Amino acid sequence: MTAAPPAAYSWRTARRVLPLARAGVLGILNITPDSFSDGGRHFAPADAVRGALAMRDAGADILDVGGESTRPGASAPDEAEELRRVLPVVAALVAEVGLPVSVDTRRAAVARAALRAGAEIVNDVSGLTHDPAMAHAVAETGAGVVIMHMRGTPETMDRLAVYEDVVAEVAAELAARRDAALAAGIPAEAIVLDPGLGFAKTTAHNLALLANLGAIAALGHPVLVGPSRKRFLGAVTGRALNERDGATAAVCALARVRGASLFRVHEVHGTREALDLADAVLAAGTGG
Ligand code: PMM
Repeated sequence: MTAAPPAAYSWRTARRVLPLARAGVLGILNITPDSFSDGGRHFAPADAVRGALAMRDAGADILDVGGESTRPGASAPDEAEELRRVLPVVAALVAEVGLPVSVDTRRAAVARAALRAGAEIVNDVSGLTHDPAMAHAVAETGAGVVIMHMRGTPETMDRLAVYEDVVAEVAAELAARRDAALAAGIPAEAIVLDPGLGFAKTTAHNLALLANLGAIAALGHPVLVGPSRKRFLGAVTGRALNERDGATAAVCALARVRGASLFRVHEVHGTREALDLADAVLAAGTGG
């Protein structure tokens, strides 16, 4: 079986170095009216803070705030609308929750504004390819960055889910995006890699990537996965969208023992529990 994640991993953000010896949980706050799975429940800053405090109590380590739905086929809001959604929430979370804040955006201007408002991580589902100014914005601000694998855009990705060897191709494409980030001046310690479950991937592709996460971890950066409530979990379990938190927690525990360090989820409590168990099993296996 693939080895456990190296305990030495940590993640440098714009404000601190986050230790990753224990599995890290990112709680999702989608500030969108049409979000794929939480349906815009977290829209007003006060609601977002309430949701975030509950996530913190349930064991979240980071809050991931997004103002753009990336569900398959979704079209993007304009930049002014994305800023209007994200900035007040980021500012309120930084002031009132006390957890590191990540901004889920493909736009450099949104990333810069969120970082000025106190966010410290940029989570870019386009892997720094959508906006040519994004890599420089991350380098200049010292932000931590999640470089996720996707092909095409949320509008076009479903028809680009064609691979001969999904694991090798996703690893090679992520390595190329990582190299471009390093060339733009982003330090290696700031980079986290994500195979992009559900983004230009079929159920079989997602399962193959989960089974072989070691190939992504071998690129030398902490690995983040975002399986939460996604379609492939429904395909395997037969569960509807609002019934997939158990499957999400189970898949996170499996991904942990396959080498992932960070887990982006809607429902924190069950995943935190599953990851604590996975970490206990991993620790028992190191001869303690
Ligand atoms: N998935 C979604 C949005 N952002 N970011 C990362 N890094 N990884 C993911 O897998 C990911 C993401 C789509 O899910 P949502 O609409 O439920 O947020």
